[in-house]
Amino acid sequence: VKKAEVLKKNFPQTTLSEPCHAQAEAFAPTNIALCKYWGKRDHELNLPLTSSLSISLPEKGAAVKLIPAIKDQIILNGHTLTSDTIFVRRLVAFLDLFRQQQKWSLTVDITMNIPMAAGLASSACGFASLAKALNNLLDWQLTEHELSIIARLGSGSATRSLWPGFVEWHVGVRTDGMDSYGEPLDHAWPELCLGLAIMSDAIKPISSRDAMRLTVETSTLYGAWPTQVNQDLRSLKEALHHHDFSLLGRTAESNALAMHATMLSSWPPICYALPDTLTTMQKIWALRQQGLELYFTQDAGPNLKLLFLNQDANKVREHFSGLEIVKSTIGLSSSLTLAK
Ligand code: 2P0
Repeated sequence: VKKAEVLKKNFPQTTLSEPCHAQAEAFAPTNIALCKYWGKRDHELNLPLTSSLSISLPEKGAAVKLIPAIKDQIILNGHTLTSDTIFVRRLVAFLDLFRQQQKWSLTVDITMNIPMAAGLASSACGFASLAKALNNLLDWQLTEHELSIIARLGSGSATRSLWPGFVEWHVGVRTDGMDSYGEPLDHAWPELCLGLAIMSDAIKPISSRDAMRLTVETSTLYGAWPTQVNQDLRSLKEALHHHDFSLLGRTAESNALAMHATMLSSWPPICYALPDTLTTMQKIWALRQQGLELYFTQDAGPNLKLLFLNQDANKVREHFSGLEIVKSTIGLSSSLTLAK
């Protein structure tokens, strides 16, 4: 109800439009938070309790093609999904927001080159690409800031997936969320690399949506989280400004560990780590003691994302066979074309 009201009041064109092209396409990158979003002040509008800051992976994400059809059909990586999956239900609920008055249906053909539901932000790039493609198909003519607000109605982390590079999601104070959107930070850091250490692509035991809620409601440590986030956001911005990789790495790692500590202190406890996750953390800590500038971050899954500089990429490769390395940041202006 609240979502429909926000749309009607602030983006009236989105509730009145019908497909006006034969098809539309869009790409959105997935993003990895260096300072995490964990906890909501509004569960329907996906309004966060704190700001967050992420980096988009230029070549990893979701490409979506929308084609008007007689009835809805959702295709993911070439396979038609049945309507009982949570992903399809959330996607159709999102489409329904825009066709309360007009009735139209779509074939939604999504191609993702990341493992689904393994803490690699598939919902972030999924809803961001869908918002962009709908904007094209229905001719809404909305800006990326506005599409960031609309993507948030599908999934919180999608707010940050409208841009390449570093993005801050502003917490906002308004109850309608009109000041809670992403903003690209104009910092390029081409030497920064991310390594995807995949332990498992199994479906997670608890969704991040449910885990977040349980943490806020039961964790004895959650009270300390907003203070940590504010400090970490300041440190990350300083690190970006001065290209201080040690500061960036230790802030991101400590932020992720603090988020997981709030989960461990929830009841029932939430633990996304697998034995391999802890072994890999210990290996990273040992390598760091030996002088290698290597850090990690972890999202709502067992996989770790390694952070290091290009000059150390060969050394990191030697220690982690099969590691997929993504050169994460390309300059803001050059990468804008990639995101189209
Ligand atoms: C993040 N995560 O900042 C954090 C860190 C996972 C761990 O945002 O309920 O799928 O759709 O708003 O965005 C994952 O949560 O949750 C997430 P909803 P979402 O990337």
